[in-house]
Amino acid sequence: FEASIPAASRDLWQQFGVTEFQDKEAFQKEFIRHVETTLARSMYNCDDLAAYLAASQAIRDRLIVAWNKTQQKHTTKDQKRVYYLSLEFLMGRAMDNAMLNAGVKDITKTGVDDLGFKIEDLLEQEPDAALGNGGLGRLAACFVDSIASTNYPGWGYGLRYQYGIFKQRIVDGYQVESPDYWLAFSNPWEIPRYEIAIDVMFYGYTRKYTNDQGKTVSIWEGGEQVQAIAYDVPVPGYDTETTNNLRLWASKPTREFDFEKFNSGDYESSVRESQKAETISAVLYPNDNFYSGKELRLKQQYFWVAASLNDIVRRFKKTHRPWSDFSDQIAIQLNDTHPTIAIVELQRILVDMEGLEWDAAWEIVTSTFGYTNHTVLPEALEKWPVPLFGNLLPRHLEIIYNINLFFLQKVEKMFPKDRDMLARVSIIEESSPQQVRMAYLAIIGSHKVNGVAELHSDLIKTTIFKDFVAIYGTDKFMNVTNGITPRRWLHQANPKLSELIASKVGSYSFLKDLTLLKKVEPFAKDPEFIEKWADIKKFNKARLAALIKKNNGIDVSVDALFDVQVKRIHEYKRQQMNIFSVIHRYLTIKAMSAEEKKDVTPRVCIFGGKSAPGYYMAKTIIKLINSVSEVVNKDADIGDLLKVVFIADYNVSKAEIICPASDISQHISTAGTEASGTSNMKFVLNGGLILGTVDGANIEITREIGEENIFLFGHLAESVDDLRHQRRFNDVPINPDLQKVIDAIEGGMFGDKDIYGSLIYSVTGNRDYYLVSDDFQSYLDAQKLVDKDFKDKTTWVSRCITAVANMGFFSSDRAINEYAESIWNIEPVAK
Ligand code: HBZ
Repeated sequence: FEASIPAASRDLWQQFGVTEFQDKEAFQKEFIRHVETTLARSMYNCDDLAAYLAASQAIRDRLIVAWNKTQQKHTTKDQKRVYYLSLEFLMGRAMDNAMLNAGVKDITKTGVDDLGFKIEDLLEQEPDAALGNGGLGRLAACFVDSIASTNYPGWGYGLRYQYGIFKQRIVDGYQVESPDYWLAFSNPWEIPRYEIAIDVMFYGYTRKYTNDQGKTVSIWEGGEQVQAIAYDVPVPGYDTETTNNLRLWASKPTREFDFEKFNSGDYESSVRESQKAETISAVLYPNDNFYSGKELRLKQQYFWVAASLNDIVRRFKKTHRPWSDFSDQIAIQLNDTHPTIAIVELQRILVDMEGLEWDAAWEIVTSTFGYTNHTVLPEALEKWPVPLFGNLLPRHLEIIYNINLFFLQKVEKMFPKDRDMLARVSIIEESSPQQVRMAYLAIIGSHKVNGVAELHSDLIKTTIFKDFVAIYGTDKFMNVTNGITPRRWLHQANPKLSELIASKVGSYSFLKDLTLLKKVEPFAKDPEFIEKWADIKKFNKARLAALIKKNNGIDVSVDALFDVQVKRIHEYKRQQMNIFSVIHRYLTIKAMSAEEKKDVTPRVCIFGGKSAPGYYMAKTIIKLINSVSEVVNKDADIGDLLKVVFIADYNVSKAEIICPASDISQHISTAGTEASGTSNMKFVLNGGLILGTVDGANIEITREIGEENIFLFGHLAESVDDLRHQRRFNDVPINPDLQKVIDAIEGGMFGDKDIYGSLIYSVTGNRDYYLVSDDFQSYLDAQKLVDKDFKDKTTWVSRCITAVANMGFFSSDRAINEYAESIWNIEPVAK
């Protein structure tokens, strides 16, 4: 380093070097210093927000010390690293996690307590870092936590959106969106690195010329430039000094913006132009599992990928290794197809900028990348119109054509008789306009492709990527079942349960090795343990009941069965089937005599989740849930037997309260549509049972916890095509119980029936694409069984304990170890 401290002064540096606070008093000193200097406040002017900011500054300083040590160590050891490229990191709040992972929770808690604050109130001040839509973004957040906790050298790369996922309010039963300006009070958890500024280019043209060696080469020129500024978020591992980095890029105008206009006196428009640069990283696209081909989205993707690769390559070049070492030093994981352009960008850097031969470069590229697929839904697969793509990234399009040409030549040799094959697997879809199929490019440019649960990984091999299995063989395709971090999703969300488990395991070691949960299995039959377990569930239900009271004004009884479905609203996730069954329950109870009612298991049906702003059907489902809630909750015939609640603005922080409070959670996607699901894991880990379909990770959860501890129903994935075909071409009657529900809606029981016309048609027309009618009977039967089984409290709790004891497999630490060993080929850094 050119700018390092002279050798003679280093002793001095060491003497005054920053250290981490070790006790309460040292924390308090830091806290007060931050209130008075960083915030320029005083003891007469320090509210909860200021106290939160000061406490997080103190903790952040601590993380930075550990971050520096880790980065220095990783640089010295110079082992292979992984870079996890994800357009979404749904981190939630940082403070509680930072305290836990750094092991300073008690110090901080008592420290702020002495000063007259409650730690819980301070934690509440922090806005969620909601830089993601749902499962995919939250998975990335769990993964960076696990990479640090298992001491792997790995960084996340993402975008620093100024607006996270929108805030949801419910007005007159409808979803209303408002912007999530989460940076309003500054963000103590990021370190701006204004010196790390990378120029990124768009548009322009390519020019061919003959170089010194007489070779024709193509270069990319002209165009528009913006700058990427790095913001680093320290990611502390649990119970280890390892603190990794999550580098998020923000877009800024380049320093030399449009001087010509500036000088010609058109000052305003020149400033306006330069401001446009900042919109690139301004807002997260709010679609989950849906592709919409907006140019700004492609700009975001390339901006983030170009900055990240430039950074990665720059770091590699500092080691002066030959290019052939690249993939021995670097693994890059593509979280879905969003960063697929990285494959092309690396090829461009190696060939156009570094002068490597095409084949040598391509070998490096393919051995560097791995691609994770998260969906088989056709409407979610990214395809960019060729004209749009070629206009924004002209050189990249040329490179894609070359990649495709070499690939198709190989395929043609392998399958000389199958003429259709070439059209089927071509990266360019021959539609009008032509489209770039990003998933195909991701497969061709990676050495491993994985799905996120067993069924899903099998399905991609037999459906959407079938031809590629024929071309590459099965070894390229594998499964890594998702996982969740037990730090946030057990210990932070459910401290009491974690403590009870620790009392039997002997320590909190299960937070590092979740398979140790197995040690509580024998206590599933211990009456004393069962009682303590049940008390904790009740406590957690009371906490959720308080939230419901506060947000919805609805009183719910903690003795009722809490039935929860929280996730993004999507037809394939079938919240419509859930609310139809709630209506069925309502109609059934209403028709009962007083005597019959005595047998009813009281239930609170809890919904939550956001709809993409432009997804009409999902918005209609939200409206129906709220309308049913209105009618049912005030019906005196029903009382506490049934309550319906829609919790607005479901997010990570609310999930931390909701997951520990369920008796039953629903994961009821049409078989074959939910790649994995991860909230299913969160709910079971917190001592709730699942009502679910034979889909995604539900299948592996069943295998681990035992089929007697889960309520499965519905048709299997293998029958789905047939059933759809039947409905489309034959006259299949609709399920009679479902018909009663529809009659009630159409009779106006839940307000203006016209609102629900298209929703009803989607299950009664000759389509019912998601098989709501076909699965309805078996769904109702499973619900009945739930009602019956919940009456036997002791057996119920015992089943929950057994389930938790067998959830060890679903730690994201396990998932990360699998990626590390079978895809990234990286080792943990030794102490
Ligand atoms: O990824 C989810 C899957 O639906 C879920 O089954 C799985 O458990 C989870 C983690 O593997 N997929 C998403 O959450 N996808 C998105 O949010 C998404 C966002 C933007 C897109 C496409 C998908 O353009």
